[in-house]
Order: sequence, then structure tokens, then C-alpha cells
Amino acid sequence: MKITSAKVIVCSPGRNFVTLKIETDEGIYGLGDATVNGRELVVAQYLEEHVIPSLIGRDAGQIEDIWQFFYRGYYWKKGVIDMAALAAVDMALWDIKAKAAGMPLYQLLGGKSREYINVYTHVNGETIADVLADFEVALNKGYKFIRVQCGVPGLAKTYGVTKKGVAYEPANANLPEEQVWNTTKYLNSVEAVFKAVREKFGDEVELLTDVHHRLTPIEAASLGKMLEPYRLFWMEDPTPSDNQESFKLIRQHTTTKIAVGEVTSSIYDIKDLITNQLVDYIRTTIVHGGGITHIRQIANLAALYQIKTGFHGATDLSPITMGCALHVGTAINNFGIQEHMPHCQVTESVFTHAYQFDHGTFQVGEAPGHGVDINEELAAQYPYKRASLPVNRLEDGTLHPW
Ligand code: KDG
Ligand code: MG
Repeated sequence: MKITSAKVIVCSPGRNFVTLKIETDEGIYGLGDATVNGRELVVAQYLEEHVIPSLIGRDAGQIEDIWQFFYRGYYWKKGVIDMAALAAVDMALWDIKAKAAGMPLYQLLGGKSREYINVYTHVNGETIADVLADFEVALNKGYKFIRVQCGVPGLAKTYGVTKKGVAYEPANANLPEEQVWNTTKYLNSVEAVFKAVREKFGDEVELLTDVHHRLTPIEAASLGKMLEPYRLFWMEDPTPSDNQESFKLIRQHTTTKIAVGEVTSSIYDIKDLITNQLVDYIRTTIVHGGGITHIRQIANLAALYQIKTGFHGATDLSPITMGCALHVGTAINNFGIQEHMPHCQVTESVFTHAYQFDHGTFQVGEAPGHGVDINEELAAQYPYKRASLPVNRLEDGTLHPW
């Protein structure tokens, strides 16, 4: 089966998405997600100028060889733009192969290792009372794994916290919004949030939190220690993972489990974290991590060290990435949890999908391929709009990780 054409679809149904459509001489097409939040047009142009021309005429079934062509073959590699473009190609080719076989993708990846996929969702609020109210809503929807983010007294805006009833969307400005961060205020207030949640909702529900790269290793260690009584499922990105070795310091001080990887794109970005057992969950996901082919390699390495997956699943990952993540999660043994930040209705109307939410879990669906499609006519009604993630400054103006 030969690749006859490929095109990039950039649209903004609720938020920006970059989608690659690969067509074949047998009439079967595949779809891949290439969205990098705030960098959409760069990936689109890389695909159009440097990837698509090299795809035409190739055998769509040679997924591994095509992957290696754009990774091992290409001189520049491993950056998130390259890996997102490669991921889109890889997802589309797996979609084509599974459609040609008439099977849901998970069958080609080894079949079912589990009956459903556990997901965690986000709960947040400006105050502890707001958090408790939102938590109750999530419990009523059936979620058993819940990420908790609370406003920090004295800070105007905090990562993960939104106005009541409004879906959280950090990429909300034409240019990066400058926010203010204060680590002491955060560390002084965060324990009370988890204490209140455990007191009100008991010990059974699993709790997660995202530190969003804001602490130094020793601050992260003290946070982990402070939160041990509340038995977190994980604390995420407690410190930047640029220096993988710094996680050794955190591990020396706390048994709070750690999840890392949503801003990583290559196995080499997390290799030392895995082989030294410095984390418990890997969050690198399909779109930013080179597609199904590379993510399976990461998951296999992690499995050797009893580390599980916890794929990134915020709204900037398109339903195509969600579909692929659910197929991989269904097939591999060391699946841990899938993040689920529900897409808005407009996104859902443009991207139709076979996967279905069911009381805090997902059913992957039995449609051939990865089960996600795009309504191109509808997508064309939502043109791209520049959006940027915020940046952080300390109170004295010093730039700090967001
Ligand atoms: O584009 C950035 C978001 O995907 C990120 O801020 C969300 O940290 C995030 C999470 O854990 O979902
Ligand atoms: Mg995160």
C-alpha cells in the first residue's frame, strides 16, 4: 500500500490543533496529531516542507523503517517539534495498518491487557472550600483518581486553578501572560489542602498533584515528605527534569511517588530517571514522544524497572493522541493511569471518536484503527488563532519556571 498524499490540517475548535492526514492508493487514510501548544505553525511547516515530500511513494506498512528514516536518518532530531511531527506520521501509519487489518489498534499492539483504562481528572479551586465542592462533583462523575490544585493565598493566579465553572485553559493569551510565583507561600499553604480533602473524603480515593516544575530538588523533597501522611498517588514534576540526577536528592528524603515526563520527547530525556528508579510514572505521551513506536520503547524500558505509564492528557493533546494513548494503555502491561482533562464540545464535534468515558474509566472502542476521525469541513470553520502559555516571575521580577 503506497502513500499517495499527505496534508496538514490546522484548526482551532476551542483550541489549536495540528493534524496530519496520510492517504494511500488503497483508499485507506490515517490521522496523526502534531500539536505542540503555542508552537502549532512551526510543526505544521516542518511537516509540509521537510516530512511530507519524503513520505510520498513510500510503503505505508513500513512503520519502523519510516520512523527510523525521520529519526536515525535525519541529522537534527529529538527536539519536541521534530518528535511531534514524527509522532503524527507514526500515529497515522498505525491507524492505516490497523484499518487495513480491520482491527482496533490495540490488537496489533498485542491485544488487551486490561478491560478498561483508569483515568484521573482535575479538581481545582481558589480556596479549600472551592476545591472540596469541585472534588464532590468529580466523585459524582465516577472519578476515583483526582488531581488537586488550589489557589495560593497572596498569589493572584496559580497553575491549574480557574474561575468557578470555567474550564481551565492556560494558553489563553496572544502573548505570554506574566504571572507571579512565590515558593514559600505555596509550601506554607499546600498541606492544608490535602488534609482537608482526606478529612472530608477519606482514604480510598487516589490523590495527585502537579507541582509544574516550580521547586528546587530540596524544596521538592520537603514537599514530598510533608505530603506523605496524605498518601498521594503521585506528585508531578516537582522540579525540572533537565538534570535527571537531581531526582536522587528527592528520593533520599521521601517516599511520595513521582511522575515526570510531559515536557520530554525522547527516551534519552528520561533514561536516567528510569534506570536509577528515580520516578514511578512516566508522562511522556504519544504526540510529544515520537508516536506509538517510540512510546512503546519507553514503556518497555520503564517496565524493566517497575515503572508505569501516566500519559499526559491535557486538552492541548488532541483526541487523536487520546485515542492512541488509550490503545497503547490497553495493550501494555505497565500501564499506570491516563490523564483526562475533558475536551470542550466544539473539539468533540470536530474530532469524533470511538473511545467512551464510563464512570472514571475509558473504553477504548472496537473501531478499526485508532478510532478517531476529523470532520474537515467543520474544522475549516475554526481557523487557527495564536495562543501562548504564561510565564512566571518571582515577586522581584526574576524569571522562574512556569
Ligand atoms: O500545554 C501545557 C499543558 O499541557 C500543561 O500545563 C498541563 O501540566 C499539565 C498537566 O499535567 O496536564
Ligand atoms: Mg503537568
